[in-house]
Amino acid sequence: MSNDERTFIAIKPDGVARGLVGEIISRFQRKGYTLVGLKQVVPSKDLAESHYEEHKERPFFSGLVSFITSGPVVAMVWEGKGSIAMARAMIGATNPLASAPGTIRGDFGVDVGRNIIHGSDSADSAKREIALWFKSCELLTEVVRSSNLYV
Ligand code: 3AN
Repeated sequence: MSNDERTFIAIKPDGVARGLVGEIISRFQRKGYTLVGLKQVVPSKDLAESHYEEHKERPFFSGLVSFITSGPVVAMVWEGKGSIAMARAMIGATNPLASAPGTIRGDFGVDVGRNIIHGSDSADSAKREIALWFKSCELLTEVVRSSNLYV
């Protein structure tokens, strides 16, 4: 398993409005992941529709797009061993009421349409989402790790 696996994480407008940005960044840092990209943006409708493309036939699609474009989103790329699956585990189930306490959604959310945070669900999604939200010059190219932290 490679140490430079990258995943895309977005704190949605509800998470930003509720002041959870620091808490969420802190959780990923304490886990041992490295922040290699970070910006705050109000996503355009085009960006939101592309991001949620796989859900375009779902009944909640237009509500989802209008919610995600309603305010600032904190977009991030995190790097580290197993980051894609581990970030999903740290985020919890889609419905916050079904998310275990200790996960981000389990600790902070109650509503499926306002579930605080997004995390890529596979290596292919991570690659696609990172390229959609970030230019390559906005990401760290090389992360130098101390061998005392992990190998
Ligand atoms: P996850 O974010 O856990 O990967 P997906 O990919 O199934 O979940 O859904 C994408 C987003 O669509 C969710 N984060 C949530 O905001 C929204 N969503 C999913 N299911 C529903 C639903 N039944 N009603 C409203 N919004 C939903």
